[in-house]
Amino acid sequence: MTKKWWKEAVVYQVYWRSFYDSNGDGYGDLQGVMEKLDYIKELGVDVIWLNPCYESPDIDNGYDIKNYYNIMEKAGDMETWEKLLEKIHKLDMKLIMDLVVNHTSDQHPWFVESRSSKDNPKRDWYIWKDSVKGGPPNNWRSYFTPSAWEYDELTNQYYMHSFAVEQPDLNWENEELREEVYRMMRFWLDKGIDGFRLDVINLLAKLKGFPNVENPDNINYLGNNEGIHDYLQEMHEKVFKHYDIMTVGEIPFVTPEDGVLYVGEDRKELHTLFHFEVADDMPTWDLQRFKEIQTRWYEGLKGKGTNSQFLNNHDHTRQVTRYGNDGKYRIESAKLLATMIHTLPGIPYVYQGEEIGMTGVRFDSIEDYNDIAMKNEYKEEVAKGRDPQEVFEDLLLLSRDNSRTPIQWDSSKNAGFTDGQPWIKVNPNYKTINVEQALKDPESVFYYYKKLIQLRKKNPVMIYGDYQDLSLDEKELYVYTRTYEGKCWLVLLNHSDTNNLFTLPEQLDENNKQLIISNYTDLDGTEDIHQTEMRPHEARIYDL
Ligand code: TEU
Repeated sequence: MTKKWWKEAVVYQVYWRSFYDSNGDGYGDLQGVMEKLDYIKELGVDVIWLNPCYESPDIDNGYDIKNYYNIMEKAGDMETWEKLLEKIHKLDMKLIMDLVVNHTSDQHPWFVESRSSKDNPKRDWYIWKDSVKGGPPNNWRSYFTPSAWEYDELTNQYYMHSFAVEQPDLNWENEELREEVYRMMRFWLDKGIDGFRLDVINLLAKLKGFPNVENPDNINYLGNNEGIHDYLQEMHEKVFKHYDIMTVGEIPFVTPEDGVLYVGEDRKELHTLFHFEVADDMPTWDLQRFKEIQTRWYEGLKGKGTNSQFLNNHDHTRQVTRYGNDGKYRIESAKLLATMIHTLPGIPYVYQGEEIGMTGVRFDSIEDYNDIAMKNEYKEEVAKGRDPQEVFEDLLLLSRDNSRTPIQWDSSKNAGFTDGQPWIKVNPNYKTINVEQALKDPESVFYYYKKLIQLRKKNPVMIYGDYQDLSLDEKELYVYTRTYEGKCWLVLLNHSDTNNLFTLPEQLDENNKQLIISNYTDLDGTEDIHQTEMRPHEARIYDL
């Protein structure tokens, strides 16, 4: 595989509205990010992924864009954004912007025009269809609502939305629209950004003919449709290839066979992708399944394209709560998950707060939540006659607000996030889990992340190494090697609240081993690993 800066990078995701509030309005903002950049730099990451901060009515936290050329008031203004970019570059980091081009806000002037009349020049920039038999054009559902169609009285037609009603889907078949999107992408790239995270980019092409589907609830028909690769190749040709950037596509419902079509280096589409076989399809920890997913993706992309590794983001419950143990073993478990993500093949992503082992939340009532996905689902289920409390309980584990609570900076009021009223409640555990505490403790999760990130800089084996799972028959141990240019690293992970006996496979020799990192502090590398008791959530890396 050719060497590239973005393959070697560690990405830190900044969900700015929950990062740091500089002006007391209760929302994190770009100025706040700027004030805390030294903290991000201290961690040692290379790239910052900034969630959408474009002008937006903000019904889906910025994923409903009203003006691609302007900054949302809550976030700041263009001048502040420009200063932020400059400061990020000065600190020798890069910035990728989160961009949403599958849909816009219903308040975007394009849509306002489009809906105004059937013969408006922008009518065809969105997807309008006649009613079928007095109902919507077909039986598709959207991510956030029972139907993917919204009736518009003015012109007596329906428009399509893959997400909320306020997020109409753009019609990528329209060439004029595509050119306008490419122009907008160049606008940002010409400002000097280092790439894009492309929101649900595989949804651009719609299922040909808009037929009814057999099982509308399994919404995978919304993505990976015929024509998608033409759009992405065109986007690459007209935009991406002219810049030294990183592009990461958010690609739900994708298998490795399809994945390689998006990120294969010969394909000239995207650099890397997020697949959702873990985050969307594995609600709680399932090690056997996880190993199978890792091996399949590794084999599928091997020598052809680059994967991404993440267990949480702003849409997915914090990893230590969902996949680890956020109680007794919070620290060990946060470090174990980090060890895994940073040593599996692919680019590692750190979602803000993960580096101090922040946990999910459990607020008292639906009123305390903000997530439109959760709130809509709550309404939909309650409308079916289900018990509201039971629905609420069912939605708690996966509510997107689990990961959206403010960063816990210190133990002062509102965790030091804001002087005002925070837009979403702070996790009550901020007095014990916070940045100030983490920076004081040399054994903190933070410094463990820092060490892992530094290791990546010095050890190409973590990036380009071959991967082999040695633990297929193990129920709670995950053991694998990465090998590269004569180096062999052994990763030992005990995903469990109890001890597990590890036996070194015969083909491996421990005689010259060196301990690279471990989340228990009593090891020095002289320990015998021929047979060794792995303690709860213990993680170790050896250089053999
Ligand atoms: O998410 C896409 C999306 O909805 C899923 O891939 C995700 O796994 C799901 O939300 C889990 O329930 C993107 C953004 O990340 C998300 O914040 C937006 O709401 C959405 O697109 C619409 O733009």
